[in-house]
Amino acid sequence: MIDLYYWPTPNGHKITLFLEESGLPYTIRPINIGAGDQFKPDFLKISPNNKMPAIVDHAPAGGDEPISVFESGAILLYLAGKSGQFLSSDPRIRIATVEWLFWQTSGFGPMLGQNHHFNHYAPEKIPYAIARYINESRRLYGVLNQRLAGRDFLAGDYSIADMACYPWAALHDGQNIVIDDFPNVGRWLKTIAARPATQRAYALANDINPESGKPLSAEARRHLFGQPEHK
Ligand SMILES: N[C@@H](CCC(=O)N[C@@H](CS)C(=O)NCC(=O)O)C(=O)O
Repeated sequence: MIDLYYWPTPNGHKITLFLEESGLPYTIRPINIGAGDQFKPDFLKISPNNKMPAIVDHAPAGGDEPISVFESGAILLYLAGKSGQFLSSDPRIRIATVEWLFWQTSGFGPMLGQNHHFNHYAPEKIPYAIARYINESRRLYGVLNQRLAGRDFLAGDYSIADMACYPWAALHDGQNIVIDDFPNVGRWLKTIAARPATQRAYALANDINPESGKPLSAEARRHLFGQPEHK
């Protein structure tokens, strides 16, 4: 059994997308990042960067001690390895999948995260920062759009690379991205949204956080944007 430390955000959705597709049994352990659960000592032992998602696999291959994994990209690779699903064994497709997974975790996710921050959460509207991250977001959507030209998915069949990118691109409206400017991305989003596992994964969001999608409370802002350094 896998424990998934989760809150319904784009990085959290990546892992429920995988788990719902794969059929691996799992239990959600909610980490309410707006209430500060990510700073609890027991969670920090699993995820020292105070961020979810994280997992603990209580039945790893070969038995023995449970394995914990933090960072969504590492979790997707771990789960693909454990289940033998969503990461091709063909060497060309496999490395392309890993390339696009790393592209998401090092660029697409962080840049869109800054886009959200300066557009929606920053207490002052800073035109330079807003323009900087919208421009960079548009550049990245252009890269994704080109990659998806003539392809159903990022690398071969539906894979962990698509699962990593989808939850961020699904929020394009809030990133000031007009999806019609990126038609291959729009088509790919619709294909993934129609998958029954995607619908199950997203249905969990409201069960776990009925406030999902609503403006952040003052308490949540304090926890998320006023963090002291770790001692
Ligand atoms: N690079 C990390 C990013 C995870 C991340 O940013 N998680 C956010 C929610 S989407 C979080 O837990 N934030 C809590 C905090 O910053 O204290 C990953 O891909 O797993």
